[in-house]
Amino acid sequence: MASLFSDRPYHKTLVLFDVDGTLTPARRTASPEVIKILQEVRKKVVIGFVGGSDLAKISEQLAVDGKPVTENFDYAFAENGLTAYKSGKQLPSQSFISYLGNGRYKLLVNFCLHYIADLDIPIKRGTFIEFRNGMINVSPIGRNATIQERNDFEKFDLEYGIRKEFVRVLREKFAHYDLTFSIGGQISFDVFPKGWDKTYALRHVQDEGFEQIHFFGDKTYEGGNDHEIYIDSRTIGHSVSSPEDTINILTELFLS
Ligand code: M1P
Repeated sequence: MASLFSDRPYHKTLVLFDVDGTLTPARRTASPEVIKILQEVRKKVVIGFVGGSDLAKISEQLAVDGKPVTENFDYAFAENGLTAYKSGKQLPSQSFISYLGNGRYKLLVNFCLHYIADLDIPIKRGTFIEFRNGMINVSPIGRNATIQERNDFEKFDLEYGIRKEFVRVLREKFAHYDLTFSIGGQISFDVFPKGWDKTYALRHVQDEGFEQIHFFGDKTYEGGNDHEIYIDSRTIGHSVSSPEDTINILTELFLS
């Protein structure tokens, strides 16, 4: 199947990227330098992204000249690969709600909303739970927070461990649901079935004949949302500190 990309010198090499902190600053758009290097690298290898966010948000961050993001990458994996595209065409996938069922889902959501209502934090905004195809995203401050409010919450959370404690309580209370609670960004955490972390995306490429799969991510430490795919034996992991770091490693590996 990799022959689809046989115009490229290393068509059996797939390079996957996390989005926030790896290709872009958190929740911001990619710089022209990052876009340019991706276009250069794509001439040599097959490229894809694996983001925790939903496709609409990743599109805002990575779209170029109004073209759909699913066309700028050979593989597009949003929500850890629960929304997946290859060469612009959507691939079949599963959903969080069909895994959990409405009854169990309602108990989880009700508990989270009560917990957030009782939280004494400096400010609250709107959209405390975002329902996505492959996961829910829970935010104590709310997803409508501005960039400044996000940054302030992140600092506050670092000091007071609001999300850590929330996740600890949920892990205990909903142990029988077999879910992963993953703190990947600044103001929220993702909730999805065990195994539906970023390694889920590898299911879509495992029979595609790739000889090497590189993965670039910034939250590669234990507990970070890039950890599982970074340490997976099927990938060659690269831990980066910023989009600039990603550019440097890509240049060294594929362009020099
Ligand atoms: O990609 C990392 C995370 O980005 C966002 O997190 P936050 O809004 O907390 O910064 C979310 O889209 C989250 O789902 C995602 O894992």
